[in-house]
Parts: sequence; structure tokens; C-alpha cells
Amino acid sequence: MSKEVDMFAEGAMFEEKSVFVAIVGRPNVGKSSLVNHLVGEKVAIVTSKPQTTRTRITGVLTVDELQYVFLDTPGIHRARTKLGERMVKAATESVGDGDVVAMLFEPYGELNEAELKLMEDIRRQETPAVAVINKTDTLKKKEDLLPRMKMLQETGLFREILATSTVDGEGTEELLAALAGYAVPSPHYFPDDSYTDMPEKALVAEILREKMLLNLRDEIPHGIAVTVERFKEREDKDLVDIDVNIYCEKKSHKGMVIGKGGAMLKKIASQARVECEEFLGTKVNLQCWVKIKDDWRDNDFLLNNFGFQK
Ligand SMILES: Nc1nc2c(ncn2[C@@H]2O[C@H](COP(=O)(O)OP(=O)(O)OP(=O)(O)O)[C@@H](O)[C@H]2O)c(=O)[nH]1
Ligand SMILES: [Mg+2]
Repeated sequence: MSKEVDMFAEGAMFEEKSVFVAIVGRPNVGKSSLVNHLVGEKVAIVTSKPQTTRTRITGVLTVDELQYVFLDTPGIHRARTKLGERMVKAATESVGDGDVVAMLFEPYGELNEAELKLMEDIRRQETPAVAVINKTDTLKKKEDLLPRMKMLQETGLFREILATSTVDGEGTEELLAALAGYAVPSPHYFPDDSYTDMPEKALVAEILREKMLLNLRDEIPHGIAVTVERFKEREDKDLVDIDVNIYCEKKSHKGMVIGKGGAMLKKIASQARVECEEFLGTKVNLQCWVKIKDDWRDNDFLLNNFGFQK
């Protein structure tokens, strides 16, 4: 064998590959938890409330020559607001952007209308798809998986059916191995040591929203948007000054966000600050301003302003 051929063969062994994986499914099924688990960092906020994720979030994992790009998407649901419509659209459109779709399912319960519609969308867009039954740690017994697997198999839509838990990591290595099968030769789109393309400002806004989802009740946190107005590193100190605006939908909601004597806002801001300090690796001076934008979730102009893609 000539040296030239030899070198080519060696080069080919390390050819860069990438795989875009659209992670979709109903709200609360564990999409963001799975993306965080797979990339090993918190790129997406997670709460027990449905519709936590509002926009598409990219998580990146590079293993040698292969780069996985996970597209975490909002949970598909029957939208009641213009924001909801944009969220569902972001999820549905991501299906076409993936080399493969991973659709997540709960281990128990009936499939709902939104799930069935999404499955039709996947079929129509002809993107290869795998089914992932998540939360296997909640199975009462292992055999409980079988009826769900059989039902998903019978749809004829999924090339593989996997089962995972983001709590104990069960099945996640198998999932990565299965997804690698859909990789295509291409240069890496992101630096090999990066885990997301989200700007720090956007991560800060999401962390604040997470703390509000965790601390506020009912519909209030769902009607909140956060914008970062200032993000400035001090030159003389290891400190970042961050000013955020918290928009709520109604005057009564503003009162709840601030709380008695400002106690609620203080609690939320302090939890968010601690987490921001951790991921930024510096002290943070966080100032929050609560404002009202009536029914912004149904206002196209405000949705555009807040950065929700139409
Ligand atoms: N027991 C168990 N809980 C899980 C698992 N994965 C996620 N969860 C929990 O399920 C809830 C929802 O998780 P998320 O990751 O926010 O779900 P999501 O699909 O991104 O939700 P949306 O963004 O609202 O669409 C959280 O309370 C998670 O802790 C799992 O494997 N096992
Ligand atoms: Mg999510």
C-alpha cells in the first residue's frame, strides 16, 4: 500500500461528524432534564411545572470526532395564547432541523392529541425518529414498559425504542450510541469544549424564570418574562452588575412577585444570584425591577420584543 493511501485511511478514521437531535414531546416529560444530563451541564431550566421551556435551546456534546447537537424544545400542547402558538411552532419546526428526532414519552398514561399530531408531523417531514420512554425510575415494575413499547412499535414511525431515566442515568449511554448512528460527516458547528450557544445574558434570564416557576403559584409564573437590561463586568473587581426587568401580566401579579415587604422578590433574586455566581464563576450584584405589560403573551409586538420567534 502506498504511503498516500495509508495517510488517507488514517485521516478518514478521524473525520469529523455531527448529529443534530431534535428532542420533542409533551410538556414535563423530561426533555430539558435529558439534554442537561447528556451534555453534563445545566443548559436548560427544569421544573415540575409544564411549559417550562419556551424557546429552542441548544446543548452540545463532543465525543472525539462526533459532535452531538441537541435541540431542546418547548413541550407541545394545545396553545391558548400567542406565546403558546410560537412555542409549539418552535418545537414542530425543530423536527425538520434534526438529522434525527428523539420523541420522549411518559411511561404511563394515554397519548394525548398534541402527541398524536406531533407524530403525524414527524411522519410528514420524514425525519428519522426514535422513541424514548423517559422516567424509567418511576416504573412500578420493569414489565410495565412492554405495553408502551409495543404500542410505539405499532405506530411504524420509530426506528428504535429506547428507555431512559435522567435521575439514575439508566439507558442514556444506549441512547447516545443509537443517536450516533444518524451522524453525518461534517465539520463541528460548535467549539469542541462548548456545551451551549446560549449567551450568558440569556442563561441569567432563564435562571430567574426558573426561580419564579419554583416559588410562585398557579398561572403567575407562566405570565412572566425576564429581560436582562445590563450585564457589566467591573474592571476593578471580580463582580458583574446585572439588572433585570421582570414583566408580569397584571397588577395583582406584580404584588405577588414582590411579596410582603419585598420578601418574595428577595428570595427569588437571592436564589438566582447564587446560581448565576456559580456558573459565571464570579460575584454578582443582581438588581430586579418588576413591571407590568398587560397580557403580553397575546401581544405580537411584545413577543417580538422579548425575542420569541414568530
Ligand atoms: N422521576 C423522574 N423525573 C424526571 C425524569 N426526567 C425529568 N424528570 C422530572 O420531570 C419534571 C419535568 O422535567 P423537565 O426536564 O423540565 O421537562 P420538559 O419536558 O423539559 O418540560 P417542558 O419544558 O415544560 O416541556 C421535573 O420535575 C424533572 O425533575 C426522570 O427520568 N425521572
Ligand atoms: Mg423543558
